[in-house]
Amino acid sequence: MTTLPTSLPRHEGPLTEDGLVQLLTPAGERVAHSDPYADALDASRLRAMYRDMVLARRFDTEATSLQRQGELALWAQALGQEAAQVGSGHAVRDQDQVFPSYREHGVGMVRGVDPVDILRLFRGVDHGGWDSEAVSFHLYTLVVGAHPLHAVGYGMGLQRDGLVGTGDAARDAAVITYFGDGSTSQGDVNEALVFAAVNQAPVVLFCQNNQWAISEPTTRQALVPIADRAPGFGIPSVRVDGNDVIATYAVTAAALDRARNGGGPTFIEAFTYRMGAHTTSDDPTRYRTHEQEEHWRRRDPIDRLKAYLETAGELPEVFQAELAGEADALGERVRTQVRAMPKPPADSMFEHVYATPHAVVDGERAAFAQYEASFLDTEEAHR
Ligand SMILES: Cc1ncc(C[n+]2csc(CCOP(=O)(O)OP(=O)(O)O)c2C)c(N)n1
Repeated sequence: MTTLPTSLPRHEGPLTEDGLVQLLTPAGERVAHSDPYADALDASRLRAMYRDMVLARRFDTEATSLQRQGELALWAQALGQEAAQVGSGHAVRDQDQVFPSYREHGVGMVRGVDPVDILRLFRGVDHGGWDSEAVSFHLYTLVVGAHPLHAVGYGMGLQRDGLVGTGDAARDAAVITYFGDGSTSQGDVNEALVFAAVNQAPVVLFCQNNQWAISEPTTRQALVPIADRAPGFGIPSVRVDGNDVIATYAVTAAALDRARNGGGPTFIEAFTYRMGAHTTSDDPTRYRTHEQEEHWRRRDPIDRLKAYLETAGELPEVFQAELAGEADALGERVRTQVRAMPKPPADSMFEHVYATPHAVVDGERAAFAQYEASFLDTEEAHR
């Protein structure tokens, strides 16, 4: 195993917050620091973020249970990453585009994706599950690191359509793409950084460093903090405390504004922790310690904002009671609607592969129909 040079900061727990932008401490105290984006967040907006984090977590918990009951084939939990997702998601405007990987449930919910639709993919009844154009939130990409290239290409399209740096805030658009620390080891992500830099694409490359690529810790993949790689490509970067929803919002809002205004790409490393398993097929007790999990449980992003709002007298009991009711209703709806999802016709997998007719897909569809028909014949022959 490679030994890290001692002069370089390690970025594996226990928590080292050196170099991380943090505006809300783990105890829920606001750091005395003026930031125009954070300062603009009033109590009602912070309550909205709190609500989104609570609902995202409830959805996640329900989905995990549904997988355990055999209703979903697989589930990728986002437990612990709610602040990184909801904070950055709140910085996205309607005209922006989001390219997620497969764990961005919180961002999707902020964008207006019905969480039930997210489960269509994980139940195996749909390749996607939602109308990505309607919510400007693309379908999940399970191929690690493939989609930052799509995001950069989309951003270059925005440039060519004259939708960047026009000075019209309602028109100027940007792209944000989400990927994990492990994904930065992929060639595709590095290619995306090259293209983003040389084209000054209006893209925010948002890395959720949850410290694990399945069982592989970040320290086995990078000898420097992940964010330090981006300047080598010519892209400015920032490390932010990913469990701090205020800081995550502030740095993302600034980076998206920069992109919309024609300032080019920014790389954000949101340093967080994957509190659950990689997916429901994974057993993290095989590769990490109970102490480390406890250490991070005490830095729960939802508890942190809750403490802050409560101390400020901005989390009335009636709000909390209504939110608890809303979370229960969401849970009930998710359970009922997932179980009721109809099985799609088998040949629907050939739909929406290409926007226009495609000879290869048409051939595959015909071959599949023939294959299916052969089973019918066999069954009839046995009657
Ligand atoms: C191209 C490719 N290689 C390998 C895999 C298998 N795989 C699925 S998730 C994963 C780890 C990803 O880690 P990271 O990028 O840190 O994201 P996280 O799951 O932690 O959010 C791997 C290797 C894959 N899906 N795609």
